[in-house]
Amino acid sequence: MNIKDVAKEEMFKMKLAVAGGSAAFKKPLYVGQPIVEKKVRDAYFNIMVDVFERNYFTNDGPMVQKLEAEIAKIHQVKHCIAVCNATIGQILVLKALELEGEIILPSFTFISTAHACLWLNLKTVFCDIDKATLTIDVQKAERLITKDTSAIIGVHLFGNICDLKGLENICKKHRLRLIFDAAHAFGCQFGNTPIGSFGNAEIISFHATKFFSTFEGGVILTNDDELGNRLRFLRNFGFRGYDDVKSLGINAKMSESSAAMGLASLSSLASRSERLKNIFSIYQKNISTIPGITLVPVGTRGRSNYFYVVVLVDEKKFGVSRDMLLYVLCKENIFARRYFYPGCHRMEPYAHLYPAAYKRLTITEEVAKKVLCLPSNLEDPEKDINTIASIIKTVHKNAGEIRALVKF
Ligand code: T4K
Repeated sequence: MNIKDVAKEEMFKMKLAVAGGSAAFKKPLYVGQPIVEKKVRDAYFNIMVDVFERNYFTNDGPMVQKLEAEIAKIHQVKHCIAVCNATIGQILVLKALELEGEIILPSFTFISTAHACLWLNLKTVFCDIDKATLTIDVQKAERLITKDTSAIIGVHLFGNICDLKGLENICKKHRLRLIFDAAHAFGCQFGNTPIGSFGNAEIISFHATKFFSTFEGGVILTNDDELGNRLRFLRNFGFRGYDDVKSLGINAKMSESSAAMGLASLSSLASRSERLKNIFSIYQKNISTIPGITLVPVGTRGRSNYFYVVVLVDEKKFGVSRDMLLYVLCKENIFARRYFYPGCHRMEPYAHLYPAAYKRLTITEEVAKKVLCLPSNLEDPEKDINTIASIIKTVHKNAGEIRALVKF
């Protein structure tokens, strides 16, 4: 019997799918999978009956206006502009602020944060993150400011709020615009203040995989009257009224069907928050004792929505690499994700522009190699997390055998 056979035998004892056992979950678990309760579905269908009766499906319809008012109230902000997705929302903000030159943003974010800049031919200057919150490092951001910098984009990643005060200070000092990609931060707070009113504007995503979903969609939040007005024109081809276009615009409108979904979901916000907070604490209880697995804390600067459960895998202490753990989990039908590996600076069309950026993005590089998002929106949290945790523990305890068996 050679070493590989020994390993295989051990693995069968472990009953891991990677060793030929059956997957722990019949139905796949996904990061960001939506759970739509029956009461929300019923409410959605009810609202849609009215939408069909009205025969008014888009173009700033009554459902969109109602949703905007509700979201503005929740985030205590003057203007809420609903859009068809957050990426377009960010493009509109950059356009409305007439930005030029260079934009400083973290590399450790979803690619859309960078794409929105490049779409407008703005130069993306990637900044490192701070290790505790995985949000933009303010000191490092200040060192990247040049005479061509026009704005900084902070990303409230995984619902962790940026160092808002630090960013506000440097933006004031250097006369820069400040924008927040708040795609993950619906309902989050900085201290006791809801996000939405910081910087020039904040953009939340309502994508299907988000805390609050309208299938596709998003909102731009701002307290700036002029900016709010401009954004509304930009969203609708530049129209000021019938047959009256005074500026460039695009189609970034949210449909009535999306708004209906948002309105239907409002009634379950409180219970969803509670459920996700509970899920986070069950994970905390079950996985924080596993050597080499660190749960990224959330809510350090205020309230989180607990939508993302993010861990860092330290290969030396855990015994196998993050990618090997991911492989084992996927075989169990647990589709964890490496958000946001490898960092924007390592993906095109940016990588060839900044081939040496990795040298200064040291924390980004380290975190990108270790990060793993676990499914959080679970139907049977106690049971599911127990199973996930015991698989991760089994991997740790049998690291040697797994390394011998799993080859990429
Ligand atoms: N800024 C940040 C920091 C963001 O994370 C995002 C979006 C944005 C800006 C831009 O917001 P939007 O323009 O999208 O409004 C997904 C989402 O498409 C994207 O919205 C999200 N971030 C990103 C983190 O995740 P992918 O390419 O990873 O999606 P995909 O198809 O692999 O699905 C993700 C997981 O969700 C899978 O495990 C499957 C599951 N899933 C997906 C869908 C669509 C479901 O269970 N049900 C579904 O309906 O980007």
